[in-house]
Amino acid sequence: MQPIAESELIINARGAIYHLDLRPEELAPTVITVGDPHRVKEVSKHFDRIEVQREHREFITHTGYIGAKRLSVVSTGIGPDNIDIVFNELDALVNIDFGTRLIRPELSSLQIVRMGTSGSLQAHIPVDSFVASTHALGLDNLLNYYRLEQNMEENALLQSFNTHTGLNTQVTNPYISGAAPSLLKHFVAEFHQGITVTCPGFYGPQGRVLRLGIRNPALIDRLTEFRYGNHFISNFEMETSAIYGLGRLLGHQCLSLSAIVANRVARTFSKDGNALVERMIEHSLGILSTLPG
Ligand code: R1P
Ligand code: URA
Repeated sequence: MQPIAESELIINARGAIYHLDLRPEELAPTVITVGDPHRVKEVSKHFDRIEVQREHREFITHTGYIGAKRLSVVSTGIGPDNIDIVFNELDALVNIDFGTRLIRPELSSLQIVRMGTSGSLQAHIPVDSFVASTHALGLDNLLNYYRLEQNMEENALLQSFNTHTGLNTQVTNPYISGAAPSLLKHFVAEFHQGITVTCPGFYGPQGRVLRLGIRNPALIDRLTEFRYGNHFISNFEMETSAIYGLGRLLGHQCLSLSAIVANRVARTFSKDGNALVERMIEHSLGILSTLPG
């Protein structure tokens, strides 16, 4: 095996990975990702103690403990392109030896949980509720740059989705991946479950019209009414397909949790999104801190 070149695996003078500015020992085996850098302290204020605080660009990391459980919380910023950076760098921190620049013979699997905001696509999932994503369906294209293999059921679901929405002939090549069952099973009470659709934008790609016309005005209706067996689309956001797709390829256990701030069917928005996110963080940390890993 050849060492990975300096241009591909970029390590700074502190011995830390390029964008996250983290050294391997500064990352915990359980990682919470949040889009908003200001949300990092809203998570770490629940830690019993914080031992590492790093910041570079939009990537803020706090690592600490709740009881005996070591956790890191990392801000990703918005969108799948940022997830490409964060996930490749998180994986490098645990699975590449920075000294030799070689992939470790024994690979480690991180537990990674997104805590983000989202828009509901169903009338029965109101603002101020929570969603745990069983699957993520990507309209963003990131995983089309990797070799994500779809299984037979995934291919059948995608075919049905493409026939129903026509998005594959208009804008993208949709892909799908699932949550880690070992994490999802703990987020049933208090959480709606469904397929999350991940978009490469907040406005046009999520069917929002301000001043610009959009190519697919029926997008919301098509997504809301889509059914495949018992599966339906619960919500829209901007990271989960990249998290589930890269997590699957890299061998990490991933789950995406969303606080519903908008309902696109009822056309409503939460009156207090911060309090809602705070409730989701507190509740989810209570569950996570009891899990092994
Ligand atoms: C858009 O407002 C952002 O909010 C959602 C979307 O995925 C996107 O990142 O998540 P966060 O609240 O975690 O940023
Ligand atoms: N985040 C999104 O991406 N969409 C919404 O509607 C709300 C939050």
